[in-house]
Amino acid sequence: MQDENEYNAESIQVLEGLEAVRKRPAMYIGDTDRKGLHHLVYEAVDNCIDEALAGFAKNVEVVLKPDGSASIRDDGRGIPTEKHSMGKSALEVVTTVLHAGGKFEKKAYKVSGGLHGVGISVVNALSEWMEAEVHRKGQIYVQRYARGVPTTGVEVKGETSYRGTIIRFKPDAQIFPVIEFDYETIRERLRELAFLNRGVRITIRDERSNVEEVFFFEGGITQFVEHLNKARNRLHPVLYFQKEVGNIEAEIAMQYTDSYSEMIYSFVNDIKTIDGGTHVSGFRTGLTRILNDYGMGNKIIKEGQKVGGEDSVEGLTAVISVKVPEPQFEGQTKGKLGNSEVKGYVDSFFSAAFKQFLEENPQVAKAILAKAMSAMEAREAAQKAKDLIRRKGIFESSVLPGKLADCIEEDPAKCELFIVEGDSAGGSSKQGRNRQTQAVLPLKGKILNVEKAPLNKILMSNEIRNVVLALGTGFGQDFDPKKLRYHKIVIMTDADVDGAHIRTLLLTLFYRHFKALLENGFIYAAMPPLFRVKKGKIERYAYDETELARATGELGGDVEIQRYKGLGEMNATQLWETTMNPESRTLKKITIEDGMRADGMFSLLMGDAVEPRRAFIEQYAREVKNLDI
Ligand code: 0RA
Repeated sequence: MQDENEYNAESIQVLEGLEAVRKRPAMYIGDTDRKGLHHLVYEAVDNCIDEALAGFAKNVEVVLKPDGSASIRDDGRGIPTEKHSMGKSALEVVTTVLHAGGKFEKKAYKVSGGLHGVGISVVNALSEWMEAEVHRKGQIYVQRYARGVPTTGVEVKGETSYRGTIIRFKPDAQIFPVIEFDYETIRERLRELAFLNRGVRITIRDERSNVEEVFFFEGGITQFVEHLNKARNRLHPVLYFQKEVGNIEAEIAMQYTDSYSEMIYSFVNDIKTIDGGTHVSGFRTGLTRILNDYGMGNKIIKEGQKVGGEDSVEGLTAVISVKVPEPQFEGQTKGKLGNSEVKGYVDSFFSAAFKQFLEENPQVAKAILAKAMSAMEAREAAQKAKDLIRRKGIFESSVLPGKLADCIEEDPAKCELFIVEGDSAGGSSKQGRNRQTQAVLPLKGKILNVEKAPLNKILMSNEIRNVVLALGTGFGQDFDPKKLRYHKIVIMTDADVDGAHIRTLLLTLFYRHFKALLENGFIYAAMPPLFRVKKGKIERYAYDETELARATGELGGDVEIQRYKGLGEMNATQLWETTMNPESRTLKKITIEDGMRADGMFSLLMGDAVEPRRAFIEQYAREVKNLDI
């Protein structure tokens, strides 16, 4: 009575388990598309491979049947059919209880996280029908199931001299939209498994088309690499390294070719790790270090040279296979090994073995080093060419120019940069500014000295370089307007010919190389007053002749008039009040048309045609305000 109750309770649990698998198959096999469908076969095959790795099976056979079913057979010990304490056979437990694997099958390696290892019960739950046939201790035992539920007990079907397990199943069309197996897909995976598990003979037979192939590789992953490289020019025979300590096992097969690409395939517990992980990074770290050590030690690599990580894998084909008891699979696709202990394990075992190999095989060492060195040299040459084109380093410095008096505020939207002509005006504006939001960069008048130089030379000028560094945007290909450090850039020059030159040069620079700043309205011209009108203690500023006349009138004549020839004539307070204070100043926003016009003027001023230049300067000197940008 007691027994019967327990049996019933367990039966309910089994049904609930199978129901969960059928309700959410993707949780167990990833998806119900082609991939998930083929996963059923792989799941059954994995069990056979485990039995082979345990040393009991030598052959695995997969047959694709005309009725749409698959049959997976091994010649191992056979799944135990003996009665379990609760009255059920071990076979029934393995085929119907979710994750019963651990109880009966002593798996050396778990494949949690990956989708393998979910157990034969999942295959059963997702099959229209399944049949398990066990040849064990001279008897043939058979049990059948429908959608995971046993339809027969474990029946003895006769005697046998054979030994092993056959699982036959037909995928359930209620679960899978497509239930037709693809021969190519399955044979690829079976061949891979045969490479990864040396000595296991895996046969695939497609009875729908009468095709049969046998995969058997005594050489394991060494033969895998030979296969991958068969159409390439190989620089040496395949190298093979292996180590097993405790419950971690790692093996690496590698061979350099004259190709420029790398091909590193990595596996954890026979599962492909598309995104690599700690096993691969341990290998790469060790490889690069040993190549450098050996190269330096043997004076192949010169002082100051270094083979980089990318250099050491150029032309390399490698297969890395590790067996780890508790693998952690990471990332979006779960295709990356996360176990940190594996990195050091692979690095240290491989480094030691590879180092010894190089020392004992100087010819191969020479060929490998030559390949890595040529990769390094090509990389350096490419980088130099890139640097030259992109002027890398010139504008990428994060160091701000020493002459810049920066503001405290860090939000570019609140920050202003005053580019000020001359050191004396620069000094006054540094004193007079609002330090919180206003930065000042003084420019030397010397900027004019490079006016006849081609633009690339102009860019090499310290003054222009300081402007670009202060802006923070980078230059040329690296220009990124989002990195702009100030949303108001105010050009503040004297109202004379020199000032106009500097402004024109800056606008041309902005127009040609920082157009986005003009388009976004970030560039301004300061409008310093031309006159100061004073009567007693009353002061007025006039920005043009009309204002001067009005101011003179308002003060009742008899006024003292000062004409500003340069910003340097104003003290810090005056400069603040008239030109910099956001409350009282006037700024002129520079438009793209202004930039275009400046560009035209630039050509006019810089060109070789003397006559138009003279005419321009004469006109400019007479009508300063009309040409004021
Ligand atoms: C548990 C114990 C034993 C064998 C197996 C599981 C086994 C499972 C599968 C699945 C497919 N092929 C298999 N082959 C074996 C060994 C029990 C014993 O005889 O000691």
